[in-house]
Amino acid sequence: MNVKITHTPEVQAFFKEVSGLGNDQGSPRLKQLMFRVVNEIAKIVEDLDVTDDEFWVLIDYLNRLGSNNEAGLLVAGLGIEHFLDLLQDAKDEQVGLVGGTPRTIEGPLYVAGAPLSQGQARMDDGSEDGVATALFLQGVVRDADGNPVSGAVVDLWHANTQGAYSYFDSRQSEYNLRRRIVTDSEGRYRARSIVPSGYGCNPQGPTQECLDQLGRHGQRPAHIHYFISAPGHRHLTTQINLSGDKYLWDDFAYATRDGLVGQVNFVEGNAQAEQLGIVGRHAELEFDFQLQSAPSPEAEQRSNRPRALQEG
Ligand code: MBD
Ligand code: FE
Repeated sequence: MNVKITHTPEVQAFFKEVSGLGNDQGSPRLKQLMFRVVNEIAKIVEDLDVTDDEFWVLIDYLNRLGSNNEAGLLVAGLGIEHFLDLLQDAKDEQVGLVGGTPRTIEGPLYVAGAPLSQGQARMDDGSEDGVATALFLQGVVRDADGNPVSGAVVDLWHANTQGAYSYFDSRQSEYNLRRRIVTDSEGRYRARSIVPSGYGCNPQGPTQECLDQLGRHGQRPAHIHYFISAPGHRHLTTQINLSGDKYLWDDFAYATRDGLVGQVNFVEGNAQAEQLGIVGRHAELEFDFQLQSAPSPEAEQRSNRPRALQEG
């Protein structure tokens, strides 16, 4: 028996009361959002006949999700973070704000305050020497007209050969595989790093628990995240997803997009060079970015999403 009461005046008045719409304190915006949230939950419960057991299992799940710091991970895995990109793309298109390198999701693993250097940086701490393949990464940041942008800040981060990110993985050194590089007079950034592996959700965590019930995996292809910013240009949040990865177009977070696939070229070393301590077999990746002009000063900045900020 499917009984519906959400729409009744009594229940609507009750939801207005719980959302604070009957008082003049607090935040009008949060009241507006909460009234809608409470209504949508009520509608889902009555429309889909959600049982008591289903409801309280969900509440317990949310507690576990939060206590494991996986809310941002689940949002990525459910494609909601990608949806936000699609929505912003559609808004941009409506006002003719198009062109340049596509945006894609930030994900939950950025840490602010990485070491800043001019033109180039070594990103890895050497702890995977002999295990990892050295990666020589470079590219040019261009403006909307295709001219190089010098002085742009390229803030990039990626996983190690285990698919793990420093800060979140306590075994790694501070800011390992995280750097901010200011582009040189030719608009170029250069990094020496290591070829990352793809990320996989913790198989014991609440996000994977949900994905299991959806019949889905929790894997991402190997990728490198970028924030790029420069005065007068629109902030860009994007990623390079690496060609050849099994999960390139089967990403649990749906971040791979046309125009964001990076071609990694493996270069065989020669023994003579290796003997001289020069890097042997290594990889090269060249990837240029094009920024849009900033439609407003605020557009030069990244969002105010709460992020980890390591002291030091
Ligand atoms: C990642 O490395 C990532 O980029 C995203 C979007 C989600 C989980 C891990
Ligand atoms: Fe990532």
